[in-house]
Amino acid sequence: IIGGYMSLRGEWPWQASVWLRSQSKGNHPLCGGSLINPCWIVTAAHCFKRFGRDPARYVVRLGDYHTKEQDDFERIISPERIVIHRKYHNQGWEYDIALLRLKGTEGNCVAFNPHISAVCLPEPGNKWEKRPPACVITGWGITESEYSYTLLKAWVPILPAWKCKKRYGNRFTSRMLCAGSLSVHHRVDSCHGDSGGPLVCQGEGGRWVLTGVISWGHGCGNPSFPGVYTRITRFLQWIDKVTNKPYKS
Ligand code: 4AZ
Repeated sequence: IIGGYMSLRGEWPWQASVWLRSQSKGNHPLCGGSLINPCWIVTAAHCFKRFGRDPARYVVRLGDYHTKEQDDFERIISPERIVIHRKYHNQGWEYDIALLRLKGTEGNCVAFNPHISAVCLPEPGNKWEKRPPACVITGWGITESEYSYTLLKAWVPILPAWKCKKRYGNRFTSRMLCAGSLSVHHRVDSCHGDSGGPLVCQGEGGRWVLTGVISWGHGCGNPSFPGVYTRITRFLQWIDKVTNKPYKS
């Protein structure tokens, strides 16, 4: 996160991180994610580009704050299944969304606690773009200097689609949002290591709603190229279908 601030412990209780398992080098963090119910994490499809789709290669952390310290409410859980959107291609930017199913019996994968709970999904037909709210991105990714050990947050405005198109051309589609500051004096952005993590916006009654998945961009904190996010409202049916379908392994 560029231009961010330290979060408070438990401030973003849906924040997950996806780690690569490694016996020799120790596990290390790859991506963010968002808990949407006790068994499912939303993340980015491109997180599995490098090391593949075998769930046994990854672990998920929930309730984490400082990656080098053991936090009281932190849980480390193995994913049981990785579902990547079938229209996602390793060469592309589109459909950058994946679902991780956590191990556990139906509906009982992770117990919620003061630092672990699910984020709301938007109502179908919700159009933030009409009245773009200020939203928040969170993650342990690259900052102005290095990866962060503590969970960082930053406020980012969602930009109108025409501004994103103007910067990115046809690479920017209706299944994406772009967000960030276009000012050189106030650089805020997501960056490498944050991807898969949440862009949340405060809806009615102050509820935080998962609005985007941190996906891509041309560099980080460049005012000419705001960060690009997978637009959750376009994937509500897909999420519903995948998470409610009975599964046979
Ligand atoms: C990345 O490499 C990445 N500034 C994530 C977000 C952005 C750029 C790159 C947006 O995962």
